[in-house]
Amino acid sequence: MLNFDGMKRKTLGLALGLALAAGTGAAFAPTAHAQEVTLRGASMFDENHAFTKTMVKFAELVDQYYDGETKFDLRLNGELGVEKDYVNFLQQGVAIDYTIMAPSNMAKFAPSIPLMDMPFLFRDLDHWNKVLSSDAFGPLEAELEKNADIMVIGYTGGGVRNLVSSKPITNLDELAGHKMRVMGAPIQAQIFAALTAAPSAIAYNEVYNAIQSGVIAGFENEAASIQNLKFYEVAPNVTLTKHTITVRPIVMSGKSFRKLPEALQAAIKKAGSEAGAFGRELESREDGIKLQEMVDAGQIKVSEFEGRDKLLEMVIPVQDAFAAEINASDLLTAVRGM
Ligand code: X1X
Repeated sequence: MLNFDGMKRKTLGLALGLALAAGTGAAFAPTAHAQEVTLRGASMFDENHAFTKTMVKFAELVDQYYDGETKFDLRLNGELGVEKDYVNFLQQGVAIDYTIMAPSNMAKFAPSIPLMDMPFLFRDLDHWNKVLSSDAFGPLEAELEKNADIMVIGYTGGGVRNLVSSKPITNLDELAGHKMRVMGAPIQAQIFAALTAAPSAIAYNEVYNAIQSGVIAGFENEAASIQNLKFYEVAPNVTLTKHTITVRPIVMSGKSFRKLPEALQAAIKKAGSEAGAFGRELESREDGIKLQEMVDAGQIKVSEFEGRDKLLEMVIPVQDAFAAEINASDLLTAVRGM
């Protein structure tokens, strides 16, 4: 957690995946001397994943914009758990200070936030870019901050989520009754149920085993993560439903943030926004490349989904009902109209 000790010279310390020093609650030890701040981050992936690279970039930018001392202790490979754990840590202000999260993994605190990564929300990358360059998601951020004390300091993402399964799923007949894992937000299950699949919410770190043991027949994910966590070993079929272009907020615990000097807070906000832009460019550019790498390596077989347009028709009423339930019908209309 936040940790302030004496520091003589300005260094950017970026520790990747070191052993966990027990940390519950901010250790705040101001002295009369210059202070070193340590911020702990978490990634479910190794150093090659776009999320990890984005958090490394964030650290570099904070160092560039802040004149004081900052250390970043970024724990990789799910050492500190998965996103559904991170959201609790951030809300309580323990164990980690910042990370990158799927909005659907924050639904328990902010019911409206999963609208950001609702399947079939974006038409294409241009639309996604337009929405993320606007302040359309401001009210959703505000609910997250109010309910969970979690701040959005930037947006990364840009991966395209597709069906990933042990057997090919290439049309509506094959999708009917397909047992698949979805993220925890109810809207995720509602969308795939409307497509006649049989979705269930399972923790991300249980997905590989659940597919391997036949509890489920697949899930949905983007290329960067399929490759990084080797999901192709148990689910080598990728169907191009292209149902989501990911929106991944870079988030920080408000409890951690408020303990920081003002100049560092300003540097974090600027760095968060710029690291987000870096991450969006990186992951959206690499998405197709990573898919092709897995094809070339014989790790996945890619199929089109016959009649993808029909899927869109089937989910519109579900999207509308969700937006109405969270009082965001106008917001959804505005996003669709961009
Ligand atoms: O499906 C998930 O839970 C995960 O999928 C990818 O790894 C990422 O998008 C991550 O944010 C998480 O949502």
